[in-house]
Amino acid sequence: MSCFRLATATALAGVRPLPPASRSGALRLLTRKRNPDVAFARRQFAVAVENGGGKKKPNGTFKLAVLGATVGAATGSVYTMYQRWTDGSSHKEHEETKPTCLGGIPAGVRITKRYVNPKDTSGLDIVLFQFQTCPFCCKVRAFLDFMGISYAVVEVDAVLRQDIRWSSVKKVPMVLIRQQDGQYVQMVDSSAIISLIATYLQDKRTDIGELAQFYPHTSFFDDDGKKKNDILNKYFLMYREHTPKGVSKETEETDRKWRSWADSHLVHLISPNCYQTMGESLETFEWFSQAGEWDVHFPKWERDLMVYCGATAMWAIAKILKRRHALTDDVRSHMYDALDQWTNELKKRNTKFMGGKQPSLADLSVFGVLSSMEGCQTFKDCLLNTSIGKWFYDVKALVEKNRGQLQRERIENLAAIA
Ligand SMILES: N[C@@H](CCC(=O)N[C@@H](CS)C(=O)NCC(=O)O)C(=O)O
Repeated sequence: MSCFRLATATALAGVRPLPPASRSGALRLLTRKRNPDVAFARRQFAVAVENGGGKKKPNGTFKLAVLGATVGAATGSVYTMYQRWTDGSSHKEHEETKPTCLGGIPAGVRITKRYVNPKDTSGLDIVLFQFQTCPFCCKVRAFLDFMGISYAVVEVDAVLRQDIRWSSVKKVPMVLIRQQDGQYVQMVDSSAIISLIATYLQDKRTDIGELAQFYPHTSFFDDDGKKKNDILNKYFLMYREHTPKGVSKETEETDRKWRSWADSHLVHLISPNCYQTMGESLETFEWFSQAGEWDVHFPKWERDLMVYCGATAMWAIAKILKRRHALTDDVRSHMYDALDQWTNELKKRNTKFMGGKQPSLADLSVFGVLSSMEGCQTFKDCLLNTSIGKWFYDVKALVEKNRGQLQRERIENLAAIA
């Protein structure tokens, strides 16, 4: 394992370059991150609270409610401060935790469907836990499909999340991948999942479980004292002694730059756009229900819960996200600008894809993120107002061409029982 090295050490968002001495084998640590966005959102919130205060004369019930709320808020704040203080003092900055290993697929996990590709020579046995239209999950699927890999899917209920109850990390996408010893390694974070599998595909001599050790969890405190979690090396592929032919330092850096851009910029424009109004939010969730076949995989009450609670919650959250990412009311224009940035770069390079003649991990990541809103009004507007369509449908055609055959596991099981 020690003969692996990081592809190239370049500073990217959230990633610090390796000191020269540690380029071989050693893994890097994340730096403490500044998060001016959080501070900005907090300031905005504070201003909103200040401006909203008491225009009417308070009556008795109102006074009691204010007193109750104040006592509640004060107790909550003291408790939170206490927790932070105890957590902060026990936390080792840059502490690393290796990926979790499980003896098997946890009992009760319900496989929803599989993509089976007879041409898949990877030998990988992958279970993907996902929300069908989560941009990070779409990214992982775009990659797996383009690579022609077979995998099983567990469609997680976005509200109740029963199928990931066993996991300490409650986010999707996450994958369980079978190691040579029959155990399953759990990998979280879309970019880390893609880097891990891409590393394995370019050299299958090392067990996937061993490769996963290069992507440990780490935690650190941002400048607001807030604990953050991340995965080390998530934009890096691990090579043995030699970088593969056709991969230059420049291609690696370009790939990392745009993969990171997809995660740190593009993805943050989706929610403020797709949940901009309650109407658009409901429309988006109806499309999610259709794309994720929620009416097939979940009972009606659960589907309706996801659609109506989800649409309402995301409509409210979108406003916070809009402020956090300092977007103006014309949220569409930010999306158009981002897509122009991508297509202008393609034009400058004069290549079909960012990867040249074939999509790179950056192409697949940006495509994946955008495909998550393909059925939404935002995407339709993007097709009309930017030139993203040609590139998007070129990538889509290749992803669909290489994708395995869909087998609807849960439905077929139900049919067999009937
Ligand atoms: N950085 C992660 C982000 C994953 C993420 O935020 N997933 C969302 C769904 S789109 C989620 O699971 N949210 C649930 C939560 O935060 O509790 C990745 O790239 O996979």
